[in-house]
Parts: sequence; C-alpha cells; structure tokens
Amino acid sequence: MILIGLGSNIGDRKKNILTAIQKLSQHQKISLTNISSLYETKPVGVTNQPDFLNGAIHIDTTLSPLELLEVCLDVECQMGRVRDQRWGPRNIDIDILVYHDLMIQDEVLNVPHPRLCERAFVLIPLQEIAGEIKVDRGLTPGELLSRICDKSDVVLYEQLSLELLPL
Ligand code: X6L
Ligand code: MG
Ligand code: MG
Repeated sequence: MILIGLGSNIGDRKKNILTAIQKLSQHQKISLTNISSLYETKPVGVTNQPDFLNGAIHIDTTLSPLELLEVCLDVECQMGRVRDQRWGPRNIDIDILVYHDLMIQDEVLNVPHPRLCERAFVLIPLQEIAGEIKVDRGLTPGELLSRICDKSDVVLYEQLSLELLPL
C-alpha cells in the first residue's frame, strides 16, 4: 500500500490538488487506485497562514521510494511551487506518507511521514481510503485519531471518489 498526502493553501486549492493528482496518475509507472475526500484544515506549524485543503490518494507503482519522491517533487516544480518560508504557505505539497511497510530515515526522505501519526489533517483522509492499514506502531488511522482530542480543525470540504473524479 502506497499512500500520498496532498495539501494546498494558495490560489485555487481544489484545482491545485486535482491537477497534482492528474499529473501523478498520468505517469507511466503510477496508477491511481483510490482518492479521499477533500478537507478544509487549520494550518499547523506556522499558524498565521490561510486554511489548507488536504486529501490523500492510494497509488500502485513500480517506482522505488526515491524515484517516487523525484516524481512528486517534479510535479510540485511543474506547478510552480516556490519554497521560501519553512512550513509556510504553498500552492501544492505532495508527501509520500506510506510506502508499503518500508521505514526510511535519511536527509531526503522520511517514510512513514514523521508528522503523520499526530496530524488529523493527514489521518482523517487516510482513514477514508486506508482504514485498516497499520501506519504507526501497529495502529490504524482511526486508532491514532482516537488519541487526538480536538479534530474540529479538519472539516469535510467536498466528497470525492475515484468514480466522481473529474480527470
Ligand atoms: C510544533 C512544531 C508543532 C512543529 C507542530 C507540524 C510543523 C506540522 C510542520 C509543528 C509542525 C508541520 C500543512 C499544515 C504544514 C498541511 C495543514 C507540517 C508542515 N502543512 N497544516 N502545516 N495542512 N492544515 O498540509 O505539516 S507545514
Ligand atoms: Mg506536507
Ligand atoms: Mg512536502
């Protein structure tokens, strides 16, 4: 199971996320197998920035983790992402959350994503498309979410599914 998180808080946020999904799914070696709804979420880390839209997708791919990272960064680059402020606003953010059961900790890539297990903006979309997966210390997204008291900063924005996807 390979899971990717998407986020945007600049410009047409929904269009940005759908464009990123489209670009990923057009890659020869990637097939899109599921897509979560979009959620409007309060910013975490740097809080004085616009609200995000967040979502997640499930893909199948023959790309290695590093090759997949290259593709994600390339799509961000194609979409004109500029990295200035750390944790600051961005038109698109594409993160590898889970790559099967691999654990990778190095300078360029951390999988499972280090902030995954305590962030409702990641766990709520994941619960929709990967409810049974053990993402961190043997716990499912739902189990991790039950330990987060305040989930009010993640609100359903638009229901989406593979069938409804306008690609
Ligand atoms: C203390 C120190 C507490 C750092 C939290 C948490 C930093 C998350 C960065 C943190 C800390 C992050 C998104 C976001 C970001 C997003 C929403 C990050 C990276 N990305 N907020 N903040 N959605 N809602 O996609 O996740 S910056
Ligand atoms: Mg991120
Ligand atoms: Mg990122």
